[in-house]
Amino acid sequence: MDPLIITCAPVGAEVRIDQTPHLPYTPKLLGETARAVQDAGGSMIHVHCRNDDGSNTHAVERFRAAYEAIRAASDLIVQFSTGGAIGMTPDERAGVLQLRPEMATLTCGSVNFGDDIFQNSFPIMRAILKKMNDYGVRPELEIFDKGHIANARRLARERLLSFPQHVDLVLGVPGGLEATVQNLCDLVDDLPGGCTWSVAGIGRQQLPMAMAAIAMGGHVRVGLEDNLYYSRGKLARNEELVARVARIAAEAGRAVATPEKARDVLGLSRQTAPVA
Ligand code: KMH
Ligand code: ZN
Repeated sequence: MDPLIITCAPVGAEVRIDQTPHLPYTPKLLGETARAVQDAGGSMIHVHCRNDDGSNTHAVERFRAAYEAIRAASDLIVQFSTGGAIGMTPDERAGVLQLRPEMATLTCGSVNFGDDIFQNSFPIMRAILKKMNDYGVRPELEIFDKGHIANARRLARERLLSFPQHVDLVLGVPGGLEATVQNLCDLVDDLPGGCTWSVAGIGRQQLPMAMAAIAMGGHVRVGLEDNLYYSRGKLARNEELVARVARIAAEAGRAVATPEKARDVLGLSRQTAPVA
């Protein structure tokens, strides 16, 4: 098995700053979190940004500040969200790609998202992918439901995408596929050959999904974007969630990837250039 890539999604767009004292919602806090996550065994960070009042933003300047803070503090693979928050326009979501992060997410279809709809029509996906291709940004395909894999195949037939890719299976969103080991296995079976994958289990499913991925040879995403708690009633710090996965992997005899090793596994060439 490849060494385990642990991605941390420390902020997200849904968690409110009054729900936890541990949300790194400023660039400075993101930098500090990046360092702590790397020290705990993480190799990638999935980035959303907030304004100082905790509200969501996809402003390029805020992402630039976050990117610089993360780069200054760590060697983590930096992956921007292009999903953003419900209600953001596709242009807003894709605008941050001009900063040329090493990776960015591409959600591969629309999905009910609580009482909302996370909209990712084919025109939206094509527009985001074209920008990724223009800026040389590697996608991570976000799969919330089984049909999203078929959608990714369609984008590949349109030559906007080539396989294999790195895929993140997001399981347990209310409205998406449930977080069960059976569903995880079904999705993994359906992936195009050669894809690497991670799983992001939502809420209390984060840990069991991580344990399944460690055993299956997949990779893991944890963090406050997807889960606020370390255990019942105990709020988590991002680095604690990463450290626990690293410890379990060690117990299972699975090596944990450094950022450099993770770049090897994903076929990323190190991006040393400063932020554009
Ligand atoms: N906040 C969700 C609506 C992504 O980052 O690409 C979308 C999301 C996915 O978090
Ligand atoms: Zn996200």
